[in-house]
Amino acid sequence: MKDRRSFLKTAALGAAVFSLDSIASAADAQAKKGSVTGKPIVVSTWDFGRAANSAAWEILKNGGRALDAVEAGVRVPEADPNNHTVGYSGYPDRDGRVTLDACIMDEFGNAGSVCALEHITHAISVARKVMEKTPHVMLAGDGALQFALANGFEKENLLTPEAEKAWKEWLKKSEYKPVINIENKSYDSKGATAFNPLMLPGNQYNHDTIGMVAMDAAGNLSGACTTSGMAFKLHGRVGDSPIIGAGLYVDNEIGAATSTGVGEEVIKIVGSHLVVELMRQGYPPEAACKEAVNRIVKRSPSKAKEIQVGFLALNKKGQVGAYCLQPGFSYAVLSNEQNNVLINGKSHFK
Ligand code: SD4
Repeated sequence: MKDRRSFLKTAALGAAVFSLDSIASAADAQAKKGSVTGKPIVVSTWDFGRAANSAAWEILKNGGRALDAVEAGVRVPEADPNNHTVGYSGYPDRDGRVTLDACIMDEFGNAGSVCALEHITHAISVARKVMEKTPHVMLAGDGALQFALANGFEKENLLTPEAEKAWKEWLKKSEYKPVINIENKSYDSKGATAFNPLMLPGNQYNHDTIGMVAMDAAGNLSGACTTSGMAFKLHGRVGDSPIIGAGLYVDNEIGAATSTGVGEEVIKIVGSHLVVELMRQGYPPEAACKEAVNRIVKRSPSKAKEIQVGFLALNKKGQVGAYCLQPGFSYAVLSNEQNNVLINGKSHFK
């Protein structure tokens, strides 16, 4: 009996070693296939990640700190009036109020966050101030606004005429009332509900977040995530983006990860923290993101078919990987070797 037990134990250990070995060789294979190595490097979610990366690069290429780079980077889509998914001109909630969620983490594991913040374009900079000037991690709603105003931010109207028009259109179709899971209905540009993966919540034409992670020339990691949240959400709804461990996680010894898509599903698996912990166990970034996506599918197989979630990760070696539920998730990579290329994330559903 004793022998059998010790055999099983040895076999289990052997299996664990074997699977870590295969993971390591997968990492090597990935590196050979052109995975990015080297620093500095910045990566971010979606097509608009390219403009954000360019701003971050201005800091990184001059030897600046990753924390400054990610803040400067995500401020670009936050201020862009043509981007209705982040910051100024974001689509409002059901009540017509633009409420922003953002968080930031530095190389020391410090974290700052704001959620349901109104009237301030640069939610990420308020989150950074929370991190640097308060003993807290997260400020919400009116308290976050009060703090921002006390720290020199100006009160603005974030609801642009275009975003207001889109909201009023939505109200007509939605017969304004709280509809559970309305975020899980897919609309095309004319409001039809025909199935189109690109229109799924969180996907290419219906997404709301920039997540950015970077490694500076000194090899330090930081990350930022900012969003106006799911369009036409219930007032007071907070997604994954401002939640440390869900929308973003940085561990300077291991790597950093961020997420986009339907935040409720990401929160339930503490997605970005999971990705970083998997990288700690030896998973390369893409495999770690894939495993996190698998958890979502396993937990909720039917819902997973109807929504988008994507993870993006960078490890301490400068390797990048991503994985998502549905086709249509893109991310941008900028380093000395990769010229702000836009890459389509591999997906669970084809
Ligand atoms: C949220 N994760 O508020 C954000 C939204 C998003 O693509 O990324 N949509 O749940």
